[in-house]
Amino acid sequence: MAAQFTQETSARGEWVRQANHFTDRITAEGGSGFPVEPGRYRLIVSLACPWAHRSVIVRRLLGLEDVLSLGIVDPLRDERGWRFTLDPEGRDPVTGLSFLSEAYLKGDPEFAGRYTVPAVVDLRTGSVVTNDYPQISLDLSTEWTRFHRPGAPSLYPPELRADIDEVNAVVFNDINNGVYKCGFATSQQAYERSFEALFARLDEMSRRLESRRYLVGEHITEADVRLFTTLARFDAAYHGHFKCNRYKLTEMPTLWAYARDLFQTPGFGDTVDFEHIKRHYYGTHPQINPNGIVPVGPDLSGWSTPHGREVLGGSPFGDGTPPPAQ
Ligand SMILES: N[C@@H](CCC(=O)N[C@@H](CS)C(=O)NCC(=O)O)C(=O)O
Repeated sequence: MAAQFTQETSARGEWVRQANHFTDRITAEGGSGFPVEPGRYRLIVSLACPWAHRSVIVRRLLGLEDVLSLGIVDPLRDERGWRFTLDPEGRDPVTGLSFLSEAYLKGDPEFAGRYTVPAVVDLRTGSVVTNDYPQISLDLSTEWTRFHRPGAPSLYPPELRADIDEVNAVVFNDINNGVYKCGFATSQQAYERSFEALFARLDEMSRRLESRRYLVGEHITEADVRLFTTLARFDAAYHGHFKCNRYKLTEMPTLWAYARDLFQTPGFGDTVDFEHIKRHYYGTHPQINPNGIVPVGPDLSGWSTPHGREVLGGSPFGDGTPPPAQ
């Protein structure tokens, strides 16, 4: 595993994320060869993974559970990658996979990168269609509309797309991926540069959220989903494991209230699994936590305390309704 990270580290000790390899899109029109079709695809995720978590939240907010099934891997990988050891006999009951790598190699026998989640598998062929996580969640919003539940929110409305894309770009670079750049840096300088950029951007988002309840517009959008998945992992993993420790989330009042507000919104907190998060991060990167000890803390009880952000106006679902309780 260490060798894989070396491949993704620049000469200056900066961590560089690999490109997504499977970029076919599942579309309403089906021109890609992969039409939206109920029951045809399976979304494979780790509940620990922030990139996969986006699609889990969006799937639930839009009510796509019955048309796009969900496979969950063990939070701990072995040398063969993600595995289905949480399922009976170690096999995903729908795809029959024991390892996610089987679906990657079926899609491309020459594939030599990391086998990552989220991945969408075509049940007709058993191959990965896409591991392109930014596109997966957007396509659930824009291509799967025929199957959205009544009252589903509009997470990527055309009139807000430019603003959402703009926020997403900086949040990705300095926050979503920024915590990884801190954690996987192999030089002091690279770590410090990423650390400064991360907290400068968190400060900027915090100022933006002082007077508005959501990042863009008056209700939840894809931009909130993407920031939330990193904030939900901040104190449980990134503060300690990735050395993102200028402040804890709980010490940044506006962001902490914003994160709690989302956490208490159906579709967000009910998709967070802190146990998977902690076990995955602390147990998976021997180059930064060689003994694999998983911390007992932090105390998570604060997540359900009042956030007071209703006074800012807005409403989470706009004209829509929350997804029913699970
Ligand atoms: N597909 C993207 C992002 C998804 C991603 O990094 N997922 C992580 C979990 S959070 C993963 O599956 N890692 C597997 C590995 O590194 O072997 C990438 O390759 O960078």
